[in-house]
Amino acid sequence: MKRSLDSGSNLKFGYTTLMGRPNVGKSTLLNRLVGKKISITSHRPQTTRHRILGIRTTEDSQIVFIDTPGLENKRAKALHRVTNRSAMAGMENVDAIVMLIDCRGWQREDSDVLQTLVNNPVPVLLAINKIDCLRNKDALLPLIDKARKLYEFAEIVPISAKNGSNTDRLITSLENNLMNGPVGFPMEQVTDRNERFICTEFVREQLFRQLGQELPYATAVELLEFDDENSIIRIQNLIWVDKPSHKAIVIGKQGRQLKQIGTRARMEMQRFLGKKVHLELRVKVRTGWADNPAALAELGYNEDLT
Ligand SMILES: Nc1nc2c(ncn2[C@@H]2O[C@H](COP(=O)(O)OP(=O)(O)O)[C@@H](O)[C@H]2O)c(=O)[nH]1
Ligand SMILES: [Mg+2]
Repeated sequence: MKRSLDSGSNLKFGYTTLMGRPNVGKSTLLNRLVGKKISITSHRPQTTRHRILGIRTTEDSQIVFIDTPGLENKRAKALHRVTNRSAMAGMENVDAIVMLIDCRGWQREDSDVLQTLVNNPVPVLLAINKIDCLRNKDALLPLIDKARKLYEFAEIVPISAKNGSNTDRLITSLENNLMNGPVGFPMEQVTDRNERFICTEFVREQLFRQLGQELPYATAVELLEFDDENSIIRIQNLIWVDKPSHKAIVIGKQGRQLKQIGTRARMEMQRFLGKKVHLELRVKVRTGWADNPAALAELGYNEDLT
């Protein structure tokens, strides 16, 4: 039976922030929990640049997860100031926090994250992620022990965001820390971001997955066209790069690199939209865009500041 919004007060409802150093699997967990890929992921730190909500609604609860860019203090560029503020904003007015760590060990950056949570009044659950990488689960015991000594976590749950194991236990633990509704969003809504935003992110995801070294950090993606009037959705994106030499790399020999970025991004878009997509990508040079607040605002980075 499909519940309507007004019976929502029987459900648990609340906001939860996903916290953790870059690369621990916050966005992967978000996608797993909402059951749809809405937040881009890669093996590189700082893939997530915008705050995004993932909404999970079941018979028992509606939980809104906030995926944040990781806190970054090494680089002082305007872009990083913006993403940092976005990460901090994710901690205000939430009902619970899920902090993620990697099961292969506690790191100094995990302590930095923990530092930002000290004296915070809401319950913090610790998710020890990537347990699919462990051959011997006994290896978790010393880590759990250490975590218990460092902070009074409301719960410690080993999980794999990648294959979903034990994520139901994480949800149950969260529900135990939430109050009854009313819920805040329609039952079928999975995110606060629109299709245009998410499709543009799929292009950025491929830049992070396919380009080497520092290059992805010096790129930005703008949406030029999103035409869904017909059975095939026409999408046109512009990739901004910092230097002419970067443009050559993004395009690649005989355009091969750009073609592969486009093919993979288009596949993700089609999966997300459930429709055929015609994607066109262009590359343009704009020197110093990541240092320029006006350019950042044009590329949508101002939204996260409110
Ligand atoms: N083996 C394994 N890899 C994972 C798991 N969760 C995330 N990853 C990988 O870790 C990398 C970083 O994940 P991402 O979600 O982008 O991390 P974020 O920076 O915290 O958002 C990606 O390559 C993911 O595929 C997991 O449970 N197991
Ligand atoms: Mg992320």
